[in-house]
Amino acid sequence: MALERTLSIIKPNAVEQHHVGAIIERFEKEGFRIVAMKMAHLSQQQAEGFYAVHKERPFFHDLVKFMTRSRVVIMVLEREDAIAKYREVIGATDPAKAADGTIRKLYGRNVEENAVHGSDAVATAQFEIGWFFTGNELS
Ligand code: 3AN
Repeated sequence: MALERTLSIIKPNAVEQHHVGAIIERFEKEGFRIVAMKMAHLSQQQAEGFYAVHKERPFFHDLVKFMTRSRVVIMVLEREDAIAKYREVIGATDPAKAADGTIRKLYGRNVEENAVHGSDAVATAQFEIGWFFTGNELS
C-alpha cells in the first residue's frame, strides 16, 4: 500500500441538504487526512474542464448544469491506498446500487446527484487536484 491523495467533491445536492459535516466526519473516521479544502460555486468553464473526459457522454450537459447549480466543497484527502479506500466508502456511482452505509447510499438522490465525487486512479487524482489547487495550497 502507498500513501496516496484523492480529490473529493461534496456535490451541490449534499451541500444543499446540509450533509457537509456528516460527510467530512465520515472521511476523517475512515482515516483520511484533510490536506486542503475550499468551498466554491463552480463556473461553467471549471465544471466543463473538470469533466472534460465525459464531454461526449449524453449526460455531460446536465452534469455540468448540476455541478454549477450551487456551492460545492472541494478537498484533497490523504491516507494509505486513498483512491481505492475512498471509492469503497462512497459506494457505486448509482446510489440505488451502492452498498448499505456508503455515502452515496446515504446521501445520493440518483446517478447524477450522487452526493460526492472521487478520483478513479492516481493519474486522474493528479489532474483533478491540480485543477482546483495550487502547489502552495498543498504544501
Ligand atoms: P464516478 O463518479 O463514480 O467515478 P463516472 O466518472 O462514471 O462515475 O461519472 C462522473 C459523474 O457523472 C458521476 N459522479 C455522475 O454524477 C455523473 N453520471 C455518471 N453516469 C451518469 C448517468 N448515466 N446519468 C447521469 N449522470 C451520470
